Parts: sequence; C-alpha cells; structure tokens
Amino acid sequence: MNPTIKTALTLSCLLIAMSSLTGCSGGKDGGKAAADEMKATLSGFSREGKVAYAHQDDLVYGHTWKVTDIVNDPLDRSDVKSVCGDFPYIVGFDLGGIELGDSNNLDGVPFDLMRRAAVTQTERGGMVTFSWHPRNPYTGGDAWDISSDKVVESILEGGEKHAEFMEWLRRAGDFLESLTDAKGNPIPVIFRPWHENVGSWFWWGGKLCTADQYKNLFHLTVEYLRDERGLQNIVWAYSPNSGISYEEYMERYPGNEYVDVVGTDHYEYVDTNAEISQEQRYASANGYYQMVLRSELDNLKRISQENGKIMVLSETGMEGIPYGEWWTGVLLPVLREYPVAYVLTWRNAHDRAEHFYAPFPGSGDSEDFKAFHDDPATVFLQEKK
Ligand code: BMA
Repeated sequence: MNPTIKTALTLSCLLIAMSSLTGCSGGKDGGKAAADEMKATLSGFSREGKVAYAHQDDLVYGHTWKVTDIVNDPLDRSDVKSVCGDFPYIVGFDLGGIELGDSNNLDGVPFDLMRRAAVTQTERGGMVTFSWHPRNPYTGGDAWDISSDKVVESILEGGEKHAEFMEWLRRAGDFLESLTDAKGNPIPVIFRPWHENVGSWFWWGGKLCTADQYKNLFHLTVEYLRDERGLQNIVWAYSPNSGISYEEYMERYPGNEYVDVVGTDHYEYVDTNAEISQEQRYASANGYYQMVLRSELDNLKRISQENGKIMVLSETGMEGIPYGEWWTGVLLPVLREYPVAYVLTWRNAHDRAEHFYAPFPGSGDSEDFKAFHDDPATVFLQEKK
C-alpha cells in the first residue's frame, strides 16, 4: 500500500472513530446513516408482517384543538394518543407555503412549530414524512390550479419560470436542512413530493404534463436536494393516486436512482345520495374501497419486488369515519395480505368538524381503533425513555 494513502486512511479512520465517540456522525454523512437506518426499519416491518401507523399533523393540532405556544408547548397532545395511549409511529407534515417563504403552511401550521414537532417525534423514537402542496409557479394559483398545462414545462431547465422555481426548491431545501436533533445531526425524513400525479387535480398531474416532463421534475428535485445540497437524510417516496394500472404507475416512475419508497394514495368515499339503506351504503363503499386497494397493493407488491423498494399506503382514510368498524373491519384485513411498511391516515382538522381521518376522544370509531392499536400487526410509537 502506498504510504500516503495509508496515512490518509489511518487519519480518516481516526476521525470516524472520534466522531462516533462524540456521537457526532458528521453533518450530512450522518444524515445518510440515519436515512439508511430508517429504510432498514421500514423494510423490517414489511418482512415481519407489521405495519406502522402514521397520522398527518398529529402533534400540532387535532379535532377542535391546536398548539398555540410554538416555543414552549410540550407537544404531548395527540388525538391518536388520547384514544389508544400511544403516539403514531410516524407523523406526516406538509411543506405547502415554504416555497414562498411563508411562516405558516397552507393549513396554518407555523414552520417553526413543524420543525420542533418533527424533531420531537424523531427523538421520541418515531419517524416523520413530508408531503408538499406548493402553489402554482406559473399562474400564481394554488396546487390545485390546473388552468394551464404549461406549468411543469415552464419550471424545467430552459423554461421561463425555471430560476424562480429553483428558488422555491432552495427554500424547501433550507427547511429540510434545518431539521437537526439536539446534537446537530440531520434527522431522517421521508419526502414525498409530486404525489397523486396520474390523476389531474394538481398542476403536476397526468393531463398537465408529459411523462418525461414529470420525470424531469422529479429528477430536478432529487438532484438539487440530494446531490447539489447534499441532503442525504431524505428517503424519497413516489406515490401516485389509486385507480391506476401497473403500466400507468410505471409510466411516470422516476427510476430506481430516485426512489426508495413506492406508495399509493387511496381514499374511501361514501355515496350519501344513493337511495339505499345505511347498511347497504357502507357495504358497497367498503367493498369498493377494498377492491381497488387490493388491486393497487398487488401492483405495488410487484413493483417493490421488481425494483427492491419499500411499499407503503402513503395516504388513506374515510372522511368523518362514519363506519364504526372501519379500522379492523375494512382497513386491517387488506393490510394483513400485503407487506405494507406503513399506513398514513390524513389530518384531523381543528377548524372543520367533519374533516377528520383518525379517532379522537368520543369519536364513533374509538373502540375499534383501540382494537387496531392492540393488534400485534400494528406498530405505534414506544417512546424512548
Ligand atoms: C387536503 C385537505 C385540505 C388541505 C390539504 C393539504 O386533503 O385536507 O384541507 O389543505 O389536504 O394538507
């Protein structure tokens, strides 16, 4: 061995040994180790037939309450915990609004509070995931503004909004980079941008850009945050909407270099207008939900096996949960059939009484949720003491 190389190697070994002794794993490299550990934990859940439970915005508000003291609130309130005794294993947050430098996200959550909640959740031994509903960079509208099919084209390299969009990405990067624990190490995060992209309700949707443009947008995002900014703490998730075929899923798949987790967003809707009994209404809604979910999870299982990726149910739920046995009667039986690493149900809005997807004290599904929690297959946060 060349002596110069040997000295360099000895020195770097010494540095690695020192950093592990001090517990400082070295900024962005530490982020990579933490992201790898996160992926290993999620893969383990899949392998062992376990499914972690995730809830959007869980620590920052719930049905009829919200955190107001951004700095001092202990963040120990949770609708889910109030019902079953444990926090969700994963908490989801949304970055919508970060792109313009807003202080609150699109649902009014202060980014400073979100940062503290994400770090707290991680330090307690759980995980966090981020979605992003950014505004429309071409029209100035919101994420749901689909009035133009030029948006994605305009923000890609060479497009008239490219420079502005790179600023948006920079602001998202600044926030993600600021997610560090008490020792200053980056916390691992699952980032799930450009979701529900086969349907056409967001400006990055199926009819609003070509498959190549979509993939270029995903690539641009990963290449900027991971490669240029060096944010190795990000685990990347791709999660189209449900009701699509294997081919449709793969047509816009960004590629194995850009994705760690494959997911699907699938909701249950109850047709309240149909002139049938309530029992028949739930039977048909539940049956349809399960049928489509099975078809999505069949595709995801194949995709995750073919590409070596972790599979998840990245968003699901039934608004208002009017069916009291939804958790163990509808969702869990399907989850048991597939290696789904986690399932996320959407937010319990504090300001819209009907908009909730998880139980809260007194909600009609509370008893059933407790049974879901107690089932050996589900994973909730067992706090590190
Ligand atoms: C939607 C609803 C909206 C919210 C958006 C982003 O599904 O919950 O109220 O603004 O998600 O969180």
